[in-house]
Amino acid sequence: MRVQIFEDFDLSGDGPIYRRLKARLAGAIGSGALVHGAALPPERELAQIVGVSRVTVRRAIAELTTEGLLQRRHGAGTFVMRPPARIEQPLQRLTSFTQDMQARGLKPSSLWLERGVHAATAEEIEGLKLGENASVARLSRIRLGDDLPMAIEHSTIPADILDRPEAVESSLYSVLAERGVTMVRAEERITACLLSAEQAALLTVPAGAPALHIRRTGFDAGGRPLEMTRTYYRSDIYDLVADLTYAGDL
Ligand code: 16G
Repeated sequence: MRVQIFEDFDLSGDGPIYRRLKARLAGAIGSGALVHGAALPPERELAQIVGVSRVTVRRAIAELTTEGLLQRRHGAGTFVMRPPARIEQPLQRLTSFTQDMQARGLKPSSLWLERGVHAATAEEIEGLKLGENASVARLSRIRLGDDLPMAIEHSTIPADILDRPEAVESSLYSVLAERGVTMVRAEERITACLLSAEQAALLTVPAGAPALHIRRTGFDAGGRPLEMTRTYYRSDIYDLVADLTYAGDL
């Protein structure tokens, strides 16, 4: 990172110095002078460059981290998190997260939270039309585009369709397709929600931030449910876009 950016910070003005430093850092992130993924200099170094105390730097960084503009990675340092331009997600096409990211030129990846086979709950039995003692594969992951967390996703798939969830490394739909399983239709229910502190931390947004919650049930050609997935999309990034046709009855 070019140190010059920080040397040029003008910290004159009113109010506490940490707030002025915070505003300059936020401004540099907003203008693109500090790009997404860039590492800030270590606290001590940054304090020296801008001519303030380490306590001041720490406080400015802590607030920007809470607000989601910076991210602290244990042992690695502090990184700039700059949301990309908003993502428009069409509602009429049955696509996977991997396809959605690739179509936008973003690199899809996942951070795994859970991957295993479990006894199905009553809700899973009902939603996936399973027998009483059925097992299901559960996949929980943070979905990222160009290393920026976009969504948290919890998927349940009948275990007779996916017996080894570890087989899913990147795309669930690719693994299903390799097994000759094709999803041809899906139902979605979209609701608004507020993220818990834990969910917000995973998505690097402030606790209590709003999100779009989508529940998808996907079916094969015979109408058998293949997946039940809950996805929490960051609403500061995602727009869900529908294409409507005049019904001719106005
Ligand atoms: C999307 C789907 C989700 C599906 C996942 C598969 C929505 C709301 N959800 O996130 O149901 O499980 O894609 O993605 O679109 P993958 O093949 O990249 O794992």
